[in-house]
Amino acid sequence: MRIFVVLAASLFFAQAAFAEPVGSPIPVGIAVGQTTNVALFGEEQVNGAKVAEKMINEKGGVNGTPIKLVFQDTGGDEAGAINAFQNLISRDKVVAIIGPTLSQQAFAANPIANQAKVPVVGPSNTAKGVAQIGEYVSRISAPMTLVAPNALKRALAINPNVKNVAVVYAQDDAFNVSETGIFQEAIKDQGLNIALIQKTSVKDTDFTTQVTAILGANVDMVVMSCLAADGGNMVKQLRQFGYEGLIVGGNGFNSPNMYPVCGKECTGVIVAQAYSPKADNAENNAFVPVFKEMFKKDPAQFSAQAYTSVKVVVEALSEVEKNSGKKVAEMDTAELRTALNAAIISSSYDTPLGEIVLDADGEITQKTFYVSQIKIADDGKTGAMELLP
Ligand code: LEU
Repeated sequence: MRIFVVLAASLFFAQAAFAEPVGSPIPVGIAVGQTTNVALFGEEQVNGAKVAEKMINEKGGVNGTPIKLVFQDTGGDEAGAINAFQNLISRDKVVAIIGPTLSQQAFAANPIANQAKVPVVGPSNTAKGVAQIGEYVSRISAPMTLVAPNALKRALAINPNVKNVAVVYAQDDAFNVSETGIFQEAIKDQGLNIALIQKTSVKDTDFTTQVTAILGANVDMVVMSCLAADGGNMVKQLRQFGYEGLIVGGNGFNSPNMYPVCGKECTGVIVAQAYSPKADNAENNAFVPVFKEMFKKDPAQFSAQAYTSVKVVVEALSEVEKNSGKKVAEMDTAELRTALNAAIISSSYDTPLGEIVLDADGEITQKTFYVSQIKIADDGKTGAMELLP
């Protein structure tokens, strides 16, 4: 009888433990740009990751063990990313790193994690070749290959008479250099003429030279590959100098944090997206209300992608426990990191982005993309990305 009571009690506590995680939390590194001009994106990424941590731990973490996100600011450059990665790897002993924000940073910092055999999940890196940096590198951010042509097609649906196009890109940023290549190819495939190409820097704030050249070329569309701060300022200056044609932006424009930078001049800008808060799938329907409750706004793409990255790591940790028959907490850090990487790649995941598949290279395949048009509210600071049909 006594044995029965003890058994029943321990079963009860085992159940309770599942709902309320116990044990030392599993450290997962988040290395994104929380300062500099990149903070416009980093803030969204931190928010998305925090929602994931809360939701996952409320559901029992990894089979009863909670996770703990360890944040390390990378700033906006390569040195900052390298430093953050080194701290997370050696000091904090994280099981995996989610980051960095920019591909430009990924090409510098990811080889360090790869060498140390620490899995890296890229939450927003869209340049060609990021997933291929090494065995331990994967990403959940789809490159622009599929997305860019979509954005152009929607732009042409708005104005079918477009013929001459100006292309702008930030020449000191790996992702923007990669993205403009894809845009330029898509422009030619649509039978349009690239009338001129203008180079900028992600550090620029004054675009008089480029805007003057564009106005002189009499184009009907400007296709821009920039980050949010520089891009937002350039859109503003293009409109203030009198450009009236279409503007198509790339992945760097996909942030509501750009709205206050360019104000009402952002209205009408067309942006390709890998996520919509309106997506109707079970994962997104669970994610959006919790995000809204925490941050009083809809999640942006970079928030949803950061959430997805944490979810991918946690599902893979569960997989490691299932395959090894061991609790993650009992595994040696190096053994765990290797097993975790193997579980992350070659798997599919249900996420707010829809179903995604990571191949053996860590490259993502995603099915659903969106194209939206920015609409700024009367306050000139807030706005929305309105889905184009
Ligand atoms: N997609 C960009 C990159 O790969 C980053 C994003 C936050 C604009 O660098």
